[in-house]
Amino acid sequence: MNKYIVLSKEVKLALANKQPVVALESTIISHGMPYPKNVETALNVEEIVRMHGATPATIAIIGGKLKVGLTTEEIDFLGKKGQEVIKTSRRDLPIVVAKELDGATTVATTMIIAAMAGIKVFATGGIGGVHRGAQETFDISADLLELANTEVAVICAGIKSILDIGLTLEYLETHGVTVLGYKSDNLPAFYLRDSGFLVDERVDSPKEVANIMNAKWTMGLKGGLVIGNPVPEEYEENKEKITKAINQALLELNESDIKGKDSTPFLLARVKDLTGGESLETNIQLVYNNAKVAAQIAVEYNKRIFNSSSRG
Ligand code: PSU
Ligand code: MN
Repeated sequence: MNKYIVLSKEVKLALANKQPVVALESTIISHGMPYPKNVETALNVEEIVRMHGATPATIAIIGGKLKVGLTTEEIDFLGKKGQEVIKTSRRDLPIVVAKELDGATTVATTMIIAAMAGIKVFATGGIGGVHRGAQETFDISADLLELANTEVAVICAGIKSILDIGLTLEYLETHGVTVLGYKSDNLPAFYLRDSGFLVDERVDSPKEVANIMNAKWTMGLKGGLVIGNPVPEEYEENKEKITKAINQALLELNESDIKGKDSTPFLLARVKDLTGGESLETNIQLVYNNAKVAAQIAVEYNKRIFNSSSRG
């Protein structure tokens, strides 16, 4: 581990005792949800991970340190500061660290730091992808290249249709990223359980996922996996309503000067406002569901690596 990494006591102990750990990102806290729901959600997510036998490691950069496991105060700080905190992807990481700034980690950066700490399982809401119109803008999230290169399994609710889901899957295929559907034949579309796009393989248990992770990395294949976990039926959004909100948000984006790293936070916030906060509840519930499945996968994967049982 490098000198910038700081493990929380809880995470340090878990890793030392070869217990399962689940990484959690922080851009979802600062840029993905409004205060105070973001803080409440982040703390609940940690509790859900613990309830399912793993240790949570929320990752962020505080004063230039790569923090793996945050205190309640640090989570509250990120939640309150919101978009003032630097959304830190791979290219931003050296700057934020050298200047000792505060940064929220995207999926890409959370994967990087999790891998540095030796954590293989990561739960989030949705990943970045190929933006609509990327043929013109070249806007492809760094999350995808990270998935191509870094050995972490990402449990998410798929990809929001603010993105081009088909092109995102093509890109992942090109880069050899394994895409699984958790109890689903198709990739979920975040608010909706079904994007209409097939995954590479359906998996029906945490064991199956752990076996595939283990096979991939035992063979020395680089890169990560995407496990698409559909939002529970009772929290799924209405398709027409969400499609309308997304189209409206995309229209507003095209008419504005917003581009680059500000595009995704803008779209997330507009979709939330346009659906009158309903999408926020869906968002929260799908993250909870991902945290649970991620903890179960971490427990199973850990057995294959260390041949030991779960925490507690
Ligand atoms: N998609 C979501 N919610 C999020 C994000 C994406 O549904 O919070 C955040 C994640 O942190 C992700 C980042 O890694 O946005 C991707 O940003 P970009 O498209 O600029 O790479
Ligand atoms: Mn982008």
